[in-house]
Amino acid sequence: MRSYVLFSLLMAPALAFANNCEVNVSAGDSMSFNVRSIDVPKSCKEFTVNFAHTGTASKAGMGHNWVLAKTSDVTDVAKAGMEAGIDKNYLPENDARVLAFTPLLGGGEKASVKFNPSIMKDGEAYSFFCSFAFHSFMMRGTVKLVD
Ligand SMILES: [Cu+2]
Repeated sequence: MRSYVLFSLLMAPALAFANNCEVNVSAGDSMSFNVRSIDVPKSCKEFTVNFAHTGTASKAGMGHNWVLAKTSDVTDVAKAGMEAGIDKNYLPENDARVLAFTPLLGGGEKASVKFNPSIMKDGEAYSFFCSFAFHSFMMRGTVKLVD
């Protein structure tokens, strides 16, 4: 098992383009993600988002995270996150509206989050965003469930 995990980690970059159950997302020292939309195939048992903060800013200065929610919940979740504060990753704790998330990252840090596409429903609109205070106005994109 251990060697399999190691193998997966070593091979992950090479397979990035072949594996559609995984996406690499990054953000630097500005309020923008490198992608605007993410397709999540229904056939994936698990979908992985590898998120990297490629800048040098501190977590408190220009931290970022990757959060999945229904588009209709983004504004309220971002507001609740701002109230929760940086120690809580700018996210309300144990909140069912937060479907998946990475911790808040500072420059040079990376984190991955996995979720089962079955948490997404056909016909519902989903978004990803950064919940750092005031970032969600600029830092957001769409997440689509696809065949
Ligand atoms: Cu951000």
